[in-house]
Amino acid sequence: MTVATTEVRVPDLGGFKDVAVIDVLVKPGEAIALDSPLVTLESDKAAMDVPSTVAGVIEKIHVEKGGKVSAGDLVATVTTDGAAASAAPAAEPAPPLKPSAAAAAAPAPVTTAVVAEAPGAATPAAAAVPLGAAQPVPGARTDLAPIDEPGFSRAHAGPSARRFARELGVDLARVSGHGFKGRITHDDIKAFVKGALAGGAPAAAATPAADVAALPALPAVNVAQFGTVETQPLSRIQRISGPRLHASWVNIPHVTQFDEADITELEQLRASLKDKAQAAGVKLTPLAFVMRACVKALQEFPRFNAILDPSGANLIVRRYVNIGFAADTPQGLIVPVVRDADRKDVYELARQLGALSEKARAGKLPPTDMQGAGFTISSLGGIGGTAFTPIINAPEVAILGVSRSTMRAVYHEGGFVPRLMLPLSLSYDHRVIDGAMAARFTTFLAQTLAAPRALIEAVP
Ligand code: CAO
Repeated sequence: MTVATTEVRVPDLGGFKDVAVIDVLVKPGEAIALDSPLVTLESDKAAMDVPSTVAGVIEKIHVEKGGKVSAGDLVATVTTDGAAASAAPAAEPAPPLKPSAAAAAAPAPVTTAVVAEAPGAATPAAAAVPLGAAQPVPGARTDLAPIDEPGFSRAHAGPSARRFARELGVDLARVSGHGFKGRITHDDIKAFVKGALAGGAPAAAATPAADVAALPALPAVNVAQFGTVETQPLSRIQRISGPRLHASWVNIPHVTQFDEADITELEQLRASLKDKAQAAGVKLTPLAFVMRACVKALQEFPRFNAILDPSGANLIVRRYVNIGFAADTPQGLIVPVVRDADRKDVYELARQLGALSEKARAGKLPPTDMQGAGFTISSLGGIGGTAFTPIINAPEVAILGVSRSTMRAVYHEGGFVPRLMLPLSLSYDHRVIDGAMAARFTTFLAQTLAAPRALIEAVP
């Protein structure tokens, strides 16, 4: 047997650089299989494992816990037999990252950083409870001092604790660490916040922000006093997406515009094309047509593909069209992104929808496939319902909810006729989009879906 050494390097990280190594999962001398996770990285958006590109024995680990890596950095050298080495030569780049169970999935944060969890970290939900529970008075003030950035950077704390502190607006420079060698832990931050709520922390300067009342606290109720209960932990994705959804909900003034599209012809057209598409390996679902119609609507109303800049004074309008879609997976809600959707015809959109949802459900969607959306579609049409109010996937400014189509009696040219009607629910950021524009957008969308021939044309 010939023996060779193969290098495993950090794959494409979707543009992230200097990503923290939060865990090293293997040791020199350890036998590993192809795809065995070697180290866990944690960026602002996700925790992810770097898998081995070969089977073999770990010769040397070239990174350490607490270090930083970027795409292309050497992670490990692995001794393989000759066959394995030739299957994956040293220079071959690793495949895209496989997100770990902590992979961030759902909408990006609005103004707050998200707590990407490290093992043992307090959950965002758990962290949120003490904030309210410690202060039973509705309208409680947090009165945390503004963050002193140089002091914050110097504080002895890991990436997860730093993000947790940012999430809560805690200045780490003021927190005493009780972890290993005085390191600041999540518990230290929680204790600091509790102290602040009880009036023990230094009060903030009298800035307008500090004068804003906190959200009224929800009373904690011990439901076990009324009967038998069972505690079921949220999935990691739910724990990550929860605060993001909450941040979007409380920061963005949402309005939802309802409408419906007559998709009778669209369904006939889809039925006539379905088998041919199936033979080519494409499942032509209504969502692909809705996405194609959304591309046209975004081209007609580019404001729906914009982002409000942090000053709130400008709109930054994207000249590209990337569309996210909510996918229901066993791990929770994930939003894969179809990039350059304006350059894809309905078949290619359908193909991408199928491939991305399959990867999402298998937990194999790399971070790059969850980034860069300018608009999102959340379709519950395959499940049911008549309408809903989707939460905007911040920093986007609108999201389209699609519910189940039903055959209805519609009054048309002097009589009632059966028509297949598709409910649309468009939630939009009222700071950016006014009601008239939202109504024009959904009207355009409904008209586009009602005349489906144009949706199957080749994309110019
Ligand atoms: N009305 C009626 N039927 C519909 C429909 C609609 N609006 N949309 C889809 N269907 C049908 C499809 O045609 C398909 O039927 P057939 O198998 O007979 O052809 C069936 O419902 C299932 O479709 P699907 O779910 O496989 O495919 P899709 O392209 O419609 O959706 C995806 C893909 C990933 C969006 C979907 O599977 C999913 O995960 N939906 C849930 C999204 C979600 O959780 N949103 C809420 C997020 S919180 O805001």
